[in-house]
Amino acid sequence: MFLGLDSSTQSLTAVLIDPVSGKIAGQCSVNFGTDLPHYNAPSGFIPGGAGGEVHADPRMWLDALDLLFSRLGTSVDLAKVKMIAGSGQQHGSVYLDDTFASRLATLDPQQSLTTQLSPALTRASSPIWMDTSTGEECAEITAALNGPAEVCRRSGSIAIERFTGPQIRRFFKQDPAAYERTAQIHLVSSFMASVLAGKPAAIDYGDGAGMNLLNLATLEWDPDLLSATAPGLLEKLPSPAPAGTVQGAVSPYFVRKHGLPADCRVALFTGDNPASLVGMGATAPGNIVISLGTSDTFFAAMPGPKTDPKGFGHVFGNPAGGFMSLICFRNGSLAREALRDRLGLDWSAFDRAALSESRDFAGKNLMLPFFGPEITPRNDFCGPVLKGVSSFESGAEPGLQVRALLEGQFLNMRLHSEWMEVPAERIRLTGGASKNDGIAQLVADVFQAPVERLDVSNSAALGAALIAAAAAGQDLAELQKTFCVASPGAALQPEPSLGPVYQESLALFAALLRETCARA
Ligand code: XUL
Repeated sequence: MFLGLDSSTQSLTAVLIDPVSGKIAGQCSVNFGTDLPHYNAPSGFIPGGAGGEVHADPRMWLDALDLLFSRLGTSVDLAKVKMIAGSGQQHGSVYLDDTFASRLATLDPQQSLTTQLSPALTRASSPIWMDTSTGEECAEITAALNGPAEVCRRSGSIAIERFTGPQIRRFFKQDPAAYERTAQIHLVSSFMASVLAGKPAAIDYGDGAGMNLLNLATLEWDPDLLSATAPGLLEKLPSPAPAGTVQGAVSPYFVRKHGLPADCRVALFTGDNPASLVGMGATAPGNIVISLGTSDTFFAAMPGPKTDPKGFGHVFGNPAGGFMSLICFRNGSLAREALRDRLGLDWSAFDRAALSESRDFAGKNLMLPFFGPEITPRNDFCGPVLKGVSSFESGAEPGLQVRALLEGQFLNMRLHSEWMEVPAERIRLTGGASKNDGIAQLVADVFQAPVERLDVSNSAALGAALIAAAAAGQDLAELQKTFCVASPGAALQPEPSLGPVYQESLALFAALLRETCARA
């Protein structure tokens, strides 16, 4: 059996797969807020950070690992696990001194991971992906490379506040002595893999590309980005390596304490989005994943490391080889909920309004779907704007507004993913709002591609389990055929007559965006 772990913002989840039966053999989760309440992080991060700072306590992740294995061991036979892989929330970083490696090598099962490893931390808390405190550092790195285009060309993204390089630079500036004492800087993914393998692990290309430090052409740390970030950084970074590289045997700590077999091995961990690409069965170009969550994300496999000339999209390594794009839209459910509340609807009324009650309005109105600051395109606040046969002011009917919002969200996605030049042959939709048929049909219509929904509840942990099985020699594409199957009856076809309608809307939407929002 093969185990996948996903260390996400709010929880640590395990999915165990049995490729022989083709079934998920076990699942288990530790919620940081409810299971480890003494860390006072109800949503997985330390509340109340100043100046955009969002940090989490890495000791909480270690406690979660011990707790997860204790729980998992009560429902599954851990002695059958042959390989473990995992994923971590992207961009988060952990800072450790030169005792980390020896502490990992001599872990005592009588004591907790936290007791033994926390003395090695040189930074008490870890900045995570929600952190926006590094605007100044992004500007400095960008200036050192002569502009955003060069940072993007090399690393796959312009310098972004949440990315690890700018976060490392901020730490170096704020506490140079602690930075000096730091011997190793890990991502959440490589930190967790190190603990499991009992020795420092490499950083995979998928997660490593979320640092503004990896050169996508050479797949090595980029010397100019390193020196623009902080002195002596190369010595502190684990080396980059392909996803699924086997790190070695599991640490004896987990064998003695949690009953894993001594011949169980640990493969490199990756980022949660690259792992989700695997778990959604979308590692081949042509498959697009749209995840409708608090923020919406759009990700897809790409044959080469093409970058977004406007700098909104990111390029990461695809665990199956090659590259993937990731584009985040902050106004996802945030905007859908804001409009739903404004109109006083519940979700089923919102769903009907999206589809059956508003068909006649298709493409007749345009909405800039920004109910708060947006990152794609970047603007502090320029909407929402409704233009067309009716307006907010003239009391546009609910169906019209709901359809215009969703059309705006998906046109914005279509517009800002055109740079990839990968036609959407099939869209795999996930996240809370994907269950809503009206919303899902609109995705199919705006993109003019069939939409499928899978029975996967944690696509990152499942993806990690599939990566583990592939690292042990199983065929990833075959595994995906077994485990990443579209729910029968939940597929939706696009309405062909709406193809030309939304083609025209796309141009009108782009023009409205240019007129209304600066920097769009
Ligand atoms: C991606 C990003 C988030 C985190 C969430 O760039 O910041 O999707 O990976 O865990």
